[in-house]
Amino acid sequence: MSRIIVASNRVTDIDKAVQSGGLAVALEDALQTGRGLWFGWDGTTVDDDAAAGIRLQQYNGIRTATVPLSRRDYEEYYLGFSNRALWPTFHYRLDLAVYEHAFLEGYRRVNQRLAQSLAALIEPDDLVWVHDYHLIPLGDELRKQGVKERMGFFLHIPFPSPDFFTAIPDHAWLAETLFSYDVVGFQTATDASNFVRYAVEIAGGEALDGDRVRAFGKTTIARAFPIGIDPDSVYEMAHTPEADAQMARLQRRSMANMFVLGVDRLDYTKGLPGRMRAFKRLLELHPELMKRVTMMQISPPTREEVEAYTDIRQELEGLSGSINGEFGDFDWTPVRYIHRAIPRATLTALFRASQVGLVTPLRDGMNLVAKEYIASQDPADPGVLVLSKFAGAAEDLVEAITVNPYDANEVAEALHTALTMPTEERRERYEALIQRVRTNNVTRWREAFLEALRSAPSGRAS
Ligand code: ADQ
Repeated sequence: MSRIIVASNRVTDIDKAVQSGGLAVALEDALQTGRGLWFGWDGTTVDDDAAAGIRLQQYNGIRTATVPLSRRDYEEYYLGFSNRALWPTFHYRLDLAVYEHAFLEGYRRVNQRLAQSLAALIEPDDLVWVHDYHLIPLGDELRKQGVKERMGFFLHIPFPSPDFFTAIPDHAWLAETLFSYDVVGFQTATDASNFVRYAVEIAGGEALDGDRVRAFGKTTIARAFPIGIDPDSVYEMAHTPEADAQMARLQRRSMANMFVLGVDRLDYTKGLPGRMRAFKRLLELHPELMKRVTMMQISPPTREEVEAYTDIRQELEGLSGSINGEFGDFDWTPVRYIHRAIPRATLTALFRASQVGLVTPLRDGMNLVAKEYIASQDPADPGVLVLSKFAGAAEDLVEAITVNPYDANEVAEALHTALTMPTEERRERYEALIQRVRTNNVTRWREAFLEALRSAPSGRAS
């Protein structure tokens, strides 16, 4: 059986990473059973490039190979091109995108250097699986290093329509590098078709059968592989005696008996100010809900060195303060805003305790919180998912209440519908949704991608 080599921007401490979810959980089995290797940045920065050696370690049967970044690489490749240029552009926020020549150069340089380190670790017949927007050109750089093995790429965030993608300076170079992979995976059919549209309309290529697309003289497979979760482990975590105790504590300490819950990294793509405005609108339109419902928003900080992230933090603190000032009372706080990460077990207990899961990103590759919310519910008395139509998850989770996150009135009315929905309808929607979350689970995602890669026509995209 081939070894699997995973490359992602960040390789986290496996023990912690498995506890906190994310890619580590998704890939753990494949890396263990396939005698794999996980390669990437170790999360540290060093002053001197020359000191940046590769470090091999092993945890729980998973081998990792990590490198630090120099401070300059961190600023240009990570904070710069990845998070100030690609992240906003791919999420349709050209107003926040910063395209500096030095960022692009840093991005190329780091991908080239990572490829040099990784190439030496690749053995014949390995399958190489590269993840996310930080590493788009890694495969092309590996090909330049002579790697002929099968290589696949999965994009965790949206792939924008050509109008947006072409705003990136040197977009043709970036797009062409994707054709060095044998398989390019996207979260949704819309993302895959945006990529094909770019190839056909902008690069003058053609769409072929079997999801193949040809451009720049090369052919690759472009297909949607919607990412999922492990619903059984989420359900178990939400139904432990500790989770029961946490739910009881929440209900005892709060005057409100209904909760609307939002859980997202503090990111401008997640639609958090709009979500708070919609909750305010709910209280204006339906004053009978005062003192009966509380909105909890749990948002750990991320990327605090990027300005747009400090702005959103201030905006949210202002909004929650003003809603609480205007509507709150000595015995009721309408909005509880928590600005830190909390343990996964507590999160799942809160998902289960909340009548509504409010997931309203302005754009999101998939959104795993939507799936975790469904998986945590009590089947006899499930809560309702209110989901933005701009989350990748909306392509599949069609029994959620789907909303336009830009329309505060629509979201407020959806909240009202959710909070007053009869048990029978809640159960019907839940049954359909949990079936989808179970079917499109993380194992299926991983196996479908790896199967497509194993059966791709050739090791080297041609
Ligand atoms: P993210 O943008 O990080 O991921 P998401 O898919 O929702 O978004 O995953 C976030 C994860 O972090 C969830 O597992 C959630 O439970 C956890 N989390 C969030 N807030 C937390 C808190 N306060 N404390 C602890 N844990 C918290 C990117 C893309 C998504 C895509 C995923 C996976 O942006 O669109 O779904 O990758 O491909």
